[in-house]
Amino acid sequence: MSYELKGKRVWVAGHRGMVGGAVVRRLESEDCEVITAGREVVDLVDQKAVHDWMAKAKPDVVILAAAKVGGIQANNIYPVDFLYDNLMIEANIVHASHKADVERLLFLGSSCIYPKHAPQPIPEAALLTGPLEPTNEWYAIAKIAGIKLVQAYCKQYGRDWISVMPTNLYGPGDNYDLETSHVLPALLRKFHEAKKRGDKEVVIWGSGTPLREFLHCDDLADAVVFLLRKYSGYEHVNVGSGVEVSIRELAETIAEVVDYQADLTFDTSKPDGTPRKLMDSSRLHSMGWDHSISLKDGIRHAYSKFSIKTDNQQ
Ligand code: GFB
Repeated sequence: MSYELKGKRVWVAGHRGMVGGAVVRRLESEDCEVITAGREVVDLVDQKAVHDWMAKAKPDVVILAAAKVGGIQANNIYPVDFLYDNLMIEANIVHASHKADVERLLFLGSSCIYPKHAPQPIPEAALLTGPLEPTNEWYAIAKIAGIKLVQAYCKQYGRDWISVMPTNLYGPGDNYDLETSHVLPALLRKFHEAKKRGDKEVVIWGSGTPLREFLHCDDLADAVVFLLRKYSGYEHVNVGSGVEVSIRELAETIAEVVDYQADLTFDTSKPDGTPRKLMDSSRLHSMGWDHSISLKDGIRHAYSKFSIKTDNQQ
């Protein structure tokens, strides 16, 4: 199967986010027309607004990178935002894409869709085989619903749409708010600010023992274009680096990149979340794709682009 992007109108929903921005950058080297629409143009939670906008824009391809995202604490504190907003965004865009007869749609989820104690590395078949991690079950259920929604349109209407499940992502344009961000950007900022202030310690949430797999957003964007072109299948596809580190090791690596040594203080009043979520990406590798940015090089690149976007810059 090979779908050509040449001459196509490609809507990157969520273009201002880290993932959407990486996909827009990656599409610059493709001979296609990239369409974007900020929330001031169309509110993706509003069904009528999305249908009206889509009827006019009529893209050939939709990359669904728009979502309410956040780290472990944000997921734990704002379950409505993570469940309701993400359900509305995906339902509105997927149904409007059907009405606009969109040829290819790629839905982006997350590795948190898998059971808390799934076998490691986690194969795609592990989906719905056990209880979820409580801190992010809201986001996970929304993303599982998105996978099922895409499958429903493939089954009932013969759509050739796909779902992609990336591991924990990082990179330029990430959210660096210390309360709502993911661990990698949070620790980059914490070490950066500790260095500026000369702090003797950096506080790490949890025990430092959980393991996490990380992938640079530019690698994900390349996998998105690869799969848009090559993959036509009912089941979702894992996109990981296959490399996992403990939170403590991550902090030590970030200290090296920022070039600042501080004492690590572990705040065990904060949740560890799921102990591991290393994905099995062998299905993607068997199609001929693998990541190219190592974790240390990726952290160096992210730090070189480090800037703290305030909410109104989103
Ligand atoms: O990246 P993170 O917030 O989310 O946390 P998850 C990963 C691990 O890093 C947890 C620890 O064990 C945190 O306790 N950690 C240590 C920190 N220091 C910090 C810190 O300063 N900030 C943060 N945020 N964590 C998310 C899901 O789970 O994974 C999302 O909640 C999404 O929905 C995302 O699926 C990919 O990796 O635990």
